[in-house]
Amino acid sequence: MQTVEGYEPLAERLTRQGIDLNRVKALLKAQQIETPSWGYGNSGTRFKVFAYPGAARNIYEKLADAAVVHRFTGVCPTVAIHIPWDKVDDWQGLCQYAAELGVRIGAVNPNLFQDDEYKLGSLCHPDAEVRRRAVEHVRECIEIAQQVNSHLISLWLADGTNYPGQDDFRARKHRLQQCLEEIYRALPTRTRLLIEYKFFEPAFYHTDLPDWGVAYLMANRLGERAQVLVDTGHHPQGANIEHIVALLLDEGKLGGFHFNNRKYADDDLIVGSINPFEMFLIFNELVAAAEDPRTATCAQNVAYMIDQSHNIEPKIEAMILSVMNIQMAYAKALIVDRARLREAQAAGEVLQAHRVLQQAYETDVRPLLAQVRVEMGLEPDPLKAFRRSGYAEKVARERGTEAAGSGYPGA
Ligand code: PSV
Ligand code: MN
Repeated sequence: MQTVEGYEPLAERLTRQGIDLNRVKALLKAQQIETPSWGYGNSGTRFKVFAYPGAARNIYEKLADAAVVHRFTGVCPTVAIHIPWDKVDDWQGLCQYAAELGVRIGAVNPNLFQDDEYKLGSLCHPDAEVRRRAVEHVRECIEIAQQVNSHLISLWLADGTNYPGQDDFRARKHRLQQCLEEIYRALPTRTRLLIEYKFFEPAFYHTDLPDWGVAYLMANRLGERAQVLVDTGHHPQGANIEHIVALLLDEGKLGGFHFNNRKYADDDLIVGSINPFEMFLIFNELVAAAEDPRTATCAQNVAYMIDQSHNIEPKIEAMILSVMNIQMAYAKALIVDRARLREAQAAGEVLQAHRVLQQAYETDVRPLLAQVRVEMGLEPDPLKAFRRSGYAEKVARERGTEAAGSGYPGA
């Protein structure tokens, strides 16, 4: 087979380093990244939502756009949905439509933050009746997941308080535990509950699931099929996310990711656009855990999902670029010389160990990824291929520019 430009010298160099390139390529081909339905619609900040020409207006158009991302990247066969934003009457029909496009429905995300009654919380709300309805909504999502043949529920709560004294921390914790137990009992046997944490926003004094520790505590109490979801934008500045990832993997509790990048808060920028080194270090932990028999099962079941909103950029291109950045981080992590790393670590060679990581990170893996794509029957550069396809212009003509009103796609 003909190879892409730059691949041969890179392959030679990596092979000389003892890297099994066939294995690396097989892993890159097998990686799957889920894209979110809400990343294809208009979105914005509380200041303004800028309408994008051709942005998807409903779940059918979102699936069509996601299918295009899959067509050009080859690694995005599933699409996360958010309920009620993506709710339809005919789930079978939606599944069939998705299948015709070559994609499937992935994680089902309940929405426990947009009803008026959630002002004081959902699963932690002081009023038992509001909590009951919140649990009911998650049960509805579990049923939807069954209908669309999905085995993942991603649960994020906006619950928290804005002022000291507003509510009782421990009482809220107990309410949360009770509701989560009810939800867990309603899960079908193959379905996992991924608990997502976030340290602030929309609550500004405390959130009830602020960090991985509390999410882990809840997941641990529930049982094996409850795990933690790490959204990369949900930590205080300076948090060592790769360390969190390693700890959760070691405890068998890392369930999935919401990838995005940020400079300041939960900015939902394109993953890898601000801090690609951090992404590489996260993948370094995932690859190391996948190669360790003790943690391999957990690592292999991690759900890679993107959670971004694209405010001013073209949405499909943003998604393709995000996928390419994730692949880049993964490829670099796969070529880390692990034997040499372990040696240096054992010998206390601080900078040698660091250099091993740096060497992988500084390697230009673009020819390797291009080669992988060509071997998968794809164009070597998905972004260029997408631009050439004329799809963006076609949907802009057909769908027009919708008047965009509020910050969230389903609002
Ligand atoms: C909250 O900020 C969050 O990360 C959750 O995953 C939500 O479901 C999603 O964003 C909504 O955009
Ligand atoms: Mn998220």
